[in-house]
Amino acid sequence: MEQINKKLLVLGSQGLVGTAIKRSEIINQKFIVHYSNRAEADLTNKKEVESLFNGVKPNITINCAGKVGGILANNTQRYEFLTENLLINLNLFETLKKYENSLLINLGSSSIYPKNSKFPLKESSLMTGPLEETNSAYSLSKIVGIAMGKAIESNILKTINLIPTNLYGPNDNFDSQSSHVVPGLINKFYKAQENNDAECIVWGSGKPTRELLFVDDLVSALEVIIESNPKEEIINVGSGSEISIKDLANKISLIAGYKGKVVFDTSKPDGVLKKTLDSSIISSLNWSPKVELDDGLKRTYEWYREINNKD
Ligand code: GFB
Repeated sequence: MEQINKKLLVLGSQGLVGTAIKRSEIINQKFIVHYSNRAEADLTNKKEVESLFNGVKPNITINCAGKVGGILANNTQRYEFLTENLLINLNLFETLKKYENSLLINLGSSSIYPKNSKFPLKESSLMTGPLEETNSAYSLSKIVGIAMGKAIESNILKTINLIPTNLYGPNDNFDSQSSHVVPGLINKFYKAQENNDAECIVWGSGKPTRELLFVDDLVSALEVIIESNPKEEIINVGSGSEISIKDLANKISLIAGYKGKVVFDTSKPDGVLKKTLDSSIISSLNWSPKVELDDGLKRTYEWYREINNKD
């Protein structure tokens, strides 16, 4: 990557993806990077968004901010997931369309694709059918964000929507109720092992599969996209391999050294049974994931164990 000396703004700098971007030597050496979090600018507040952009004047914005969460939070806080993300989109695009020649890389979610699409999920399947119910409110807010980007002329703002598969890694939300499956299970098995619990509860039937990607591999996809500036507006990023929730739970149980019984709570939703992405566009740009699932899970577990031991 040549010396660019452009200004790059990262929104959502304290989350899973934002903190992983801080680890990227390529991005931090080649750009003047401004990391912004909620304490600096509340993105649901238009004035705060405008003043952030007026101060930083970024050439490139990476938006990893937003209200995100696992299957239960998506299903039970539907209004909050929909409106908070819509408000962020609106404030962001209203502000960005005042600048010329800017690039926005907007992080999306694989839940934007219809539940009955063919696998692997292609970018072109967007808006071809009904969404999965548990996260349709959140997904709609993400789809509106894509539509807003498309509606602005590209000489003013070019938007690339990066659609990651289920991400995991350090600095994620590990709360047992609101988190995604990997941090949720890491937290549960860690505590079950510490407390010598006879049972550890895993939500759903264990049958759904998920394609998991270690967050640093998403950052390397971001590096490739910034470098190659592709013409595509929507780009999937997946690891190419999937695992059932049952096998995932067993792996995490093993890493935690848990000796009790793994019990499935079928009163909790399964969500979609599968959601593997077609990642041929990003692969054609010479990107491939580097972190194997076993290694990524161990690194994430170790990170979580260390922060718990600090308390
Ligand atoms: O990761 P997750 O919450 O979200 O759940 P989705 C994936 C699967 O893991 C579901 C099961 O079948 C859950 O029932 N699961 C088992 C658990 N134990 C647990 C647990 O302790 N915690 C959690 N969270 N799940 C989300 C969407 O869908 O994926 C979001 O709701 C977003 O909108 C995100 O798109 C990437 O993969 O089902």
